[in-house]
Amino acid sequence: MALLFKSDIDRGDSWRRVLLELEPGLDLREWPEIGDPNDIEYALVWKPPQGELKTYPNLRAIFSLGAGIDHLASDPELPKDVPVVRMVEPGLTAGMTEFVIMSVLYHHRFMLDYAAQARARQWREIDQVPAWERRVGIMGLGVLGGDAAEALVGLRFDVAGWSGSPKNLPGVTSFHGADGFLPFLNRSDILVCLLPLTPETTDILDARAFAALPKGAALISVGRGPQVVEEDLLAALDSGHLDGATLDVFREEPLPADSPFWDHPRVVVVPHVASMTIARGACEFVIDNIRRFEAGQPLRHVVDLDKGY
Ligand code: NDP
Ligand code: OXD
Repeated sequence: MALLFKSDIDRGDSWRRVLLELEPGLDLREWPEIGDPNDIEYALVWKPPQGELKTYPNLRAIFSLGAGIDHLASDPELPKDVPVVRMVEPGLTAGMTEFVIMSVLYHHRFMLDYAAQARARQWREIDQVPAWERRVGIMGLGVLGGDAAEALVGLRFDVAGWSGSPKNLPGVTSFHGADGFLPFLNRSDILVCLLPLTPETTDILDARAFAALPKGAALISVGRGPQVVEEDLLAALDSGHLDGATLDVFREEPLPADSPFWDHPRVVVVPHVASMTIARGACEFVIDNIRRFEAGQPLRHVVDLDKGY
């Protein structure tokens, strides 16, 4: 069996080494040098060209290199009968939790203000708020959101989450569905978006959602760019209703040079690096899954393409 590998940055060497260490007999084909398309049974890919995956007639499973599968679901020619598996690996989860904790603490401890004060050589103390009086809201309580929520509870924040179905995570207030959305926003001083991109979550953070947040709230956007209506976010920041934002994902990536977010005084911009798939954990996950599948067991973490995640 041959495994097609395609990533968007030069990860080839480290991934090849780990894949072959785990499965020495693996027939690894690195896109675009794929040889005979009939040989390809598995694909481990990030942003393949649209229509590409339908050209492998013997494809048995598609593995996403990342947690998000929107880069696959957006392909109108994605083979319908081939299971799509999202990435779940400990390095990706730990990296996201680190990023969320760092960003929550940054806003919680007024670092945007202190950075501005330092530029102005101003020595001024801002009253500290205890973590248990800071309400953090996490949109998406799946693998990543659930782990981040647990870590924030450990730091004594007042944590709530919003998801499709109700959750029972220790110390986390659960809101769900359309009815839970506004009450959840109403109590989120720091809002973290960790939703997958689907038709339902596209544009979900718009003027109405920002207006429902308490005055002075902050946004940490680490799901996908099209979830945020960027003009509405700018308006909410410029009016002072929102105090600040940390933005890792954008509607257009790389963020265009003329984007007002780059030099907005209340915005931290990072280039879609909140978390990255780590080769070893990812390759172990993929090889283990293929072995299970070949042994007749179900694949782990197959997505529901009708739901889009
Ligand atoms: P999961 O599938 O484990 O979790 C998704 C969560 O979102 C679930 O709790 C689900 O609810 C909830 N959800 C989905 N749709 C809706 C909706 N319409 N309304 C309410 N809740 C909804 O995904 P992961 O946690 O593994 O990953 C989440 C996303 O994070 C990825 O899809 C990707 O876009 C992003 N990501 C970003 C990275 C970065 O570097 N910026 C890195 C990695 C991932 P329920 O539990 O009820 O199904
Ligand atoms: C992912 C990402 O989905 O890095 O894993 O965005």
